[in-house]
Amino acid sequence: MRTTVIVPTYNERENLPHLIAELDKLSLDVDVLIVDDNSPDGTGAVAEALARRHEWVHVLHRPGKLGLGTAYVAGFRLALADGAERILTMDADLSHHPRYIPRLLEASREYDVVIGSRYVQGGGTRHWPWYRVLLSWGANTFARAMLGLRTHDCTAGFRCYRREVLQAIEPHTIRSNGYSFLLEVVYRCERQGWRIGEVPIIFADRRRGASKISKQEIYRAMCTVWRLRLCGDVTRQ
Ligand SMILES: Nc1nc2c(ncn2[C@@H]2O[C@H](COP(=O)(O)OP(=O)(O)O)[C@@H](O)[C@H]2O)c(=O)[nH]1
Ligand SMILES: [Mg+2]
Repeated sequence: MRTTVIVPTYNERENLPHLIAELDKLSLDVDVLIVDDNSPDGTGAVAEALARRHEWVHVLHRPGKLGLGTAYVAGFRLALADGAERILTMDADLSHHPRYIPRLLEASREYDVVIGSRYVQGGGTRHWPWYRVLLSWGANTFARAMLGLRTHDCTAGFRCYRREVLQAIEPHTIRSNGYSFLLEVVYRCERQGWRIGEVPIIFADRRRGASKISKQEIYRAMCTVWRLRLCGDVTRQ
């Protein structure tokens, strides 16, 4: 089955070669699509060098930092056009370890969307400062309660979608970015009745580089929860 792994990058030149090396070691039958937003640290050139070395690595360059949500959308479009039947998303910083990919793919036989989840039995976070753990856990608990979601980790970026799901939810019509985008995708999937499975993962904090997602993002995600609660899915055209 044709599978594409989308890896959005912004200033990940130190992490990207490690990620690709780990993927290579696993010799998974997947294509990798790096979506780089013209990272000032030269991640784009590093990605190009990796693509020259491995024929399964591809790069999409965007002109500037356009945000995580639209990076996913651009990646989805290319992957779907390329005929991918499974589309995975993961961070470049090894917080989402590639060793979990086989489990996500296995679960995707049964589920339409599979989430590498910190908040199901066996999952968790390592080396995250207490305030990030609290914010993330709080945001997820709040979203679940307010929107009646069944998914435990609504803001996780480690996912596997079946092609039909991405065609049906029309992610390009989601306006929010960052964690809000991820949350809204879960909301749409649940509303449309797609089966969502969660596979436990241990999320390790990045060892190199800095997080690009500001704490502000969490508060923005809370606003998204309120908007969805009060107005429903009005962004859909
Ligand atoms: N292309 C692109 N990638 C981004 C952008 N913002 C974050 N990323 C990437 O998205 C992933 C998640 O971001 P990260 O900073 O690790 O967030 P955190 O894990 O929540 O701290 C990483 O691979 C980032 O390089 C963006 O605006 N554009
Ligand atoms: Mg990260």
